[in-house]
Amino acid sequence: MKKKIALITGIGGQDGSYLAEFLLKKKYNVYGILPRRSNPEFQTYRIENILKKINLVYGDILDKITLDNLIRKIKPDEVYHLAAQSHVGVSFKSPYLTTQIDYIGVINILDSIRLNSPKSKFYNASTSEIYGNANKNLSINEKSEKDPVSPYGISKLAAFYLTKVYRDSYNLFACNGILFNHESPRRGLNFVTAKIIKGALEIKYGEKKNIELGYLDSKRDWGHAKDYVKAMWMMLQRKKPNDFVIATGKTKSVRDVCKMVFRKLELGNYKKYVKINKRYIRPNELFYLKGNSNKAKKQLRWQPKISFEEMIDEMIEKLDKRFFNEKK
Ligand code: GDR
Repeated sequence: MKKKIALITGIGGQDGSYLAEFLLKKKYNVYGILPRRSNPEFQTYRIENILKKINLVYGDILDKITLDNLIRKIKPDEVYHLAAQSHVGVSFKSPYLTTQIDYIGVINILDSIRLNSPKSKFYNASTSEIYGNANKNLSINEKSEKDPVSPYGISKLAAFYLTKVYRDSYNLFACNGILFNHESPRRGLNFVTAKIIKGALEIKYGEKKNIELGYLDSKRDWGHAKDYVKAMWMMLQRKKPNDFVIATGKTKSVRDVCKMVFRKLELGNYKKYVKINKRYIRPNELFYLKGNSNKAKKQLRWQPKISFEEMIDEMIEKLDKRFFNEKK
C-alpha cells in the first residue's frame, strides 16, 4: 500500500518532534520544513533520533515560493502547521514579526494548499490564547467568547478564522486544534514550566541561588505534548473537518508549579529562591485558563493519559539527565 505523506511545519519544535515520531510509527512518509539558521544543531536536537527517517526541507513559512514548490511536488495527504513565534511575552516586543509568522504564515500555507493540493487535509495549531480573559473562571469550550490579550493571541485568532474561512469558502479539509498549554521534557526553556524546573535543578547543584519569574498567580490548564499531538492526527482522520478544544480540564497556578518542583527536589520552600523580576511581567496577562474538551472526547474519542504530576516528574528526570548528568 502507498504510504501516506504528511508535511509538518515546525518539525524541530516540541510538538513537531513528537508528532513526527507518532506519524512514523503509523508508517507515514514524513516531510518537515525547517528554516535555515546559522545554528543547525539547535534546530534539530529534538529530532536527532529520527533524522534518517524523515525528509527535511529547508524553507520558511514566510517564503511562499518554497511552500508552493514543495506542496506542488509532494501533494501531502496531511499538513500539520505547527511553526510559529509561540512565545506570548515575546509577541509584545515583536508584534510585527509575530503577526507575519503567526498570521501571514497561515495565509501562505492555506493558499498554497488551495492552489497546489486542495485535497490535502490541513491542521492549524490554534491555542487557548485566543480566549483571553473573556470567560473569567469558567471552563472554556469551542463556543466560548474570544477576546485575546496579546499580539500573539490576536494573530492566532485571525489564523483561526482564516482556517474556517478557507474551509467554508473553498471546501478545504481544514481544522483548528485549540490546544491549551502542553509541556514535556522537550519544552523550550523560556516557557515557565521548563524554566522553573531547569532553574530549580541549577539551584540544587549550586550553580545559582535564585530563579527570576514574572506573575505567579496566573492559572493554566497544562497537559502533556505527547497526548496532544495524537489529538492533532485524530482530527484529520474524521469524515468532516471541525475545530476542537484539547485540554485536561484541570487548572493550576504558576505558584503551584514552583511549590511542586521545589518540594520534589527537596529544596524546601520555593519562596526562598523565587524572585520577581518586572522584565518577565507581561504588559497584559491572561489570568485563568481551564478547558472543556468534551467535544474531542465524544467525537474523536480522545482523552489525555499523562497526569500533570507524571509530566513534571518526567521533565525533572530528563532535564536533570540532559543538563547535569549526561552519563547517568
Ligand atoms: P503561555 O505559556 O504564555 O501560557 O503560552 P508560558 O509558559 O510562557 O507562561 C505561562 C504563565 O506563566 C507566567 N510566567 C512566566 N512565563 C514565562 N514564559 N517566563 C517567566 O519567567 C514567567 N513568570 C511567570 C506567564 O505570564 C503566564 O501567565 C503557552 C505557549 O506555548 C503558547 O504558544 C501556547 O499557545 C499557549 O501556551 C497555549
